[in-house]
Amino acid sequence: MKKLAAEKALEYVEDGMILGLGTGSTVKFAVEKLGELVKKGLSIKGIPTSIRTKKLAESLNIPIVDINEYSNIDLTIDGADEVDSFLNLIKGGGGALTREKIVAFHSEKVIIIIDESKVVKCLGMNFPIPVENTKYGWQATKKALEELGCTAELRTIVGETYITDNQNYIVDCDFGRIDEPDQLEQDINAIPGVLENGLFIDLVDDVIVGSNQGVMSLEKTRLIPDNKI
Ligand code: A5P
Repeated sequence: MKKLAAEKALEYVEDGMILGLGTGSTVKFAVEKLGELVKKGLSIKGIPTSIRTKKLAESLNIPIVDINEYSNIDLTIDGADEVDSFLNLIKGGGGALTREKIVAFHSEKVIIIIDESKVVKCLGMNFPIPVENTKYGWQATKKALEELGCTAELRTIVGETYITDNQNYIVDCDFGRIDEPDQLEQDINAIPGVLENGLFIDLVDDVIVGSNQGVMSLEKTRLIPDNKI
């Protein structure tokens, strides 16, 4: 399902584009396909959202450029952990949320690729919000996050504290169902020590969903079959 969505998204790629390359297992399929297209002569420049994606793209000979030199990104293809009916997202399961949000913000068009398990009625129902914090004062920051009404947990990976590509910590914040994600995004980012959070509000143009029925485009509040996109 992830591969189906990834391949559909590649149909939007045109010669000469500056492409934002997201992070995660779904995007991996898209980057691999992009590598095949580059090998066949497609000329694009990629801006990766993580060290992981950068290494993958480089291994496939996809040209990589710096966002500081190319901040007019034509198209970004990225994954998500949850997508609601307004095409707002929770992202950051892979820890790359800050770079992902910077790249999405500077993109003309953002396409999200997911399998159908990621579609939710309301954000927060299945996935906590990842929040990237400075190491300095992280416990105080975590307390301030909890005061917003969540259960917060420092992210660890095989028993070690998880460190982001920006050398920070992640605290995963479970708010349960989120009724006002736009307000919550601002409230979280207003806490000193918070670098960024995984709520992506009004940043997305299209969501492509791989499902058992094939590829669907998630338009605000309804699914459209592939042959009608
Ligand atoms: C990476 O930080 C995330 O935002 C990913 O885009 C998200 O977790 C989706 O990952 P998968 O495609 O692996 O499900």
